[in-house]
Amino acid sequence: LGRWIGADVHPAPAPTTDVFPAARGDLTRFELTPGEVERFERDGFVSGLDVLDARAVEELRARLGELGRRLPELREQLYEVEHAWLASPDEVVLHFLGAWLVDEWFHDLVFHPRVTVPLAQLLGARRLRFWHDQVFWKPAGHAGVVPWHQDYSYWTRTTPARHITMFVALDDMSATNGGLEYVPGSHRWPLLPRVDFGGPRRQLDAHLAPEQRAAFTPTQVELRAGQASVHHSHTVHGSAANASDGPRRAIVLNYMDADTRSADDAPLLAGTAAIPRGARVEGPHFPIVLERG
Ligand SMILES: O=C(O)CCC(=O)C(=O)O
Repeated sequence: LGRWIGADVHPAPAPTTDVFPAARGDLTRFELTPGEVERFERDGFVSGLDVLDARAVEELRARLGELGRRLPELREQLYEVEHAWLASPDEVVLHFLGAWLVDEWFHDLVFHPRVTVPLAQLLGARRLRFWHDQVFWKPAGHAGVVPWHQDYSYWTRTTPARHITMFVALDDMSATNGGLEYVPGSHRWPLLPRVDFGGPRRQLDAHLAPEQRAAFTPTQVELRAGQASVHHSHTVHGSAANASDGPRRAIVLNYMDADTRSADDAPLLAGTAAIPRGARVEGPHFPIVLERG
């Protein structure tokens, strides 16, 4: 295991291994079908995309296990380990940002054309920029939930809202193990308040208008390990507890249009250089991952 797990490295602007295919040549084979694009535009998400083969799933699971074991020592090198989890690990889902900074497979996944090509296509972006990665890890029988939320409610320090997310399953996912759920059509709702990650699942209810309550009919996403779903920055989503006897692990990859601006003079993520308000979000932590003519 593990070239450069935990080594003090800086992110590279391109893949550092050849474990995933290079984003070169004819990329149309990685594009989604018109039907998939239509589903995304109609519902605010599309699921069942094949991203990782069985070997990559195995390797990423093993590497995630290593990251988990070494989390106390690696913590300073990550962007963030969820504070609510640190305080109540038996009640809150393990959630951290920045695995791509310490592990080369997580790093190279950020550039995988099976990730970047569909996301640029759905965002309608010629140049796609990486924002950050996340891990959501629910151990077997764990009580933690992910409260209903819209991603952009956590990202208003970058503007405008031209962001998109891919959720990559490292385990088969269904209702039993707290698989992801989406509220179809909620990508057209305005931005709702940010909720507390460690708080109850239904905090958002208090902020919904009557017509949003009426339209709140979640869809359970079923994924096999290695498959992914993609969602819009405003799509409401969340997940229940893992009632199964196995872990439920996901890698979440967040991107934005290359012209996104900073809306905060403080560093956008811990350990990154501050980008003045109004300036383009760029630099080694926010590489361009795809550029198409
Ligand atoms: O793992 C989960 O259930 C939540 C994932 C999530 O919030 C996301 O993909 O943006």
